[in-house]
Amino acid sequence: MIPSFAVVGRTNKGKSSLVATLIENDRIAVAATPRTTTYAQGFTFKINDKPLFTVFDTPGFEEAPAILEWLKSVPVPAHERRARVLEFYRTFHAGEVYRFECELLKPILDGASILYVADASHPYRSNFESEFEILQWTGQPSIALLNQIGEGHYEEEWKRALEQYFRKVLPFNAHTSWARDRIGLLEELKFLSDTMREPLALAIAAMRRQLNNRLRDSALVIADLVQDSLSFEIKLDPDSQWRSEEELSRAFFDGLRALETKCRQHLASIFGFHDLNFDDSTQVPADAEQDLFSKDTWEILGLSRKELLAIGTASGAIAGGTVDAMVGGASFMVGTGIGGLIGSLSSAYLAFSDPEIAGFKLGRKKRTMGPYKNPNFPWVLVDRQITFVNTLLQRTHAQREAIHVSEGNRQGSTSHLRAKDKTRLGVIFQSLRWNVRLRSLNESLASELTRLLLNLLTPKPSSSRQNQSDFRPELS
Ligand SMILES: Nc1nc2c(ncn2[C@@H]2O[C@H](COP(=O)(O)OP(=O)(O)O)[C@@H](O)[C@H]2O)c(=O)[nH]1
Ligand SMILES: [Mg+2]
Repeated sequence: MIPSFAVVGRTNKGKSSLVATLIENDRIAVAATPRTTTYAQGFTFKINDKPLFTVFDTPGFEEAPAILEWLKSVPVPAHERRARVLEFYRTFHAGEVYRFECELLKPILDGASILYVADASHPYRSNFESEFEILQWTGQPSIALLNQIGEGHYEEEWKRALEQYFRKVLPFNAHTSWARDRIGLLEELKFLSDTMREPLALAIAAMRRQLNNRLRDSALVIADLVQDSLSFEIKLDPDSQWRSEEELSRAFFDGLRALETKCRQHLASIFGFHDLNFDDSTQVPADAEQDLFSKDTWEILGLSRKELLAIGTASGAIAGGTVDAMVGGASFMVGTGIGGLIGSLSSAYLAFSDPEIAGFKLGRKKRTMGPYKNPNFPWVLVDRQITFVNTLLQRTHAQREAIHVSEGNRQGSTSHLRAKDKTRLGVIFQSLRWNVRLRSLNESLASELTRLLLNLLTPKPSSSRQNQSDFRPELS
């Protein structure tokens, strides 16, 4: 049998949020309206179809004092308390009175451990004690979690009170806890009972592997995006549907934006977000902060002019003979002299004019528009997807507001790479631009990106649970 947990507490304290976060399900009803959850519902957390543990979402306590009074209406020695709670359940479960409590006690009486959720942003009140006592009477292993919904801070008094009744009290914010914190919580739950230790250790190992695999899968998806974007063109037929050059240009850049949106949807699904609310990038005004071609984005992300020049020259110099060797020694010839072009000053300058016009010219006789030549483009593209993956990593399945990815004023990750790594990536980007269709090239790009993502985003063990929400990838 896999371990099971019943999440209990008053209504609107974040129970459903905790369930959604723990089992990574963004379809569980999390609502500002109290009493959205009216019966106990079990959700099983699986990885690769293997069930690892079950979490029950339950309705909140409503009538605890009356129930405790009923339980105590006859003398009950400690060893009979659990049986007395069972008797309560049998007496009332078919009727309407105490319906919510019967629902929430059901999984616990069936063997689930207790996860009690309290909101530490409100002061502690002794009127919570009847529900603590009822839970205590069930005799099940229990842990209390301090959620933080509002601004107030009453952790200390809550902790002192809860420690009287629960085996452990921990802070856990269902809206900010990411993979590392979930794994940390499971580590604590392991010690609640001997029977759970082994299966939870297996679950933890599976979650660690999954996190790793998700980053690897993300790297493949980003590699595809880079390739598709660097070769993206629009064919122009004589009776073209685009009349003006402006319209055509808009269509071209919207095409690139759409590739990125598709990639991001794919990335979201890798992290188990199925109902993620996206701002459709083709609807975002072109000057908005989150637009792929916004000038602000381009000032922060990608490489500096100096770096691009260095990469250009280095990758140009080695391109002539070394690309072959580097990407696996397959058969493509790079014409002599062409390497010199890559490092040309003008291309580096292109990167710093307006992104939507730089590197982009519609020849009079050209039948296609694109590909987009701005040298900074692949770097910006990779940086943006790394930020996006980081946002996904830190998002929980309890959050329902639209995902907002802001570059802030943080410098992109690629500019922090070692010179050697930058050069390698630069050569790959350049080869893709030459339209080199080589499997080993795709593989090289994917493995470079995998290394980058794993280095930046794999959680480091944390020394304190306090800083659980301010994880930032270490970028320097
Ligand atoms: N900011 C914040 N809001 C939360 C947190 N947990 C719950 N909420 C909000 O509180 C409300 C009730 O949450 P819900 O999980 O449905 O509580 P339940 O009634 O105990 O199941 C929802 O509007 C949630 O978005 C939290 O950790 N942080
Ligand atoms: Mg609920």
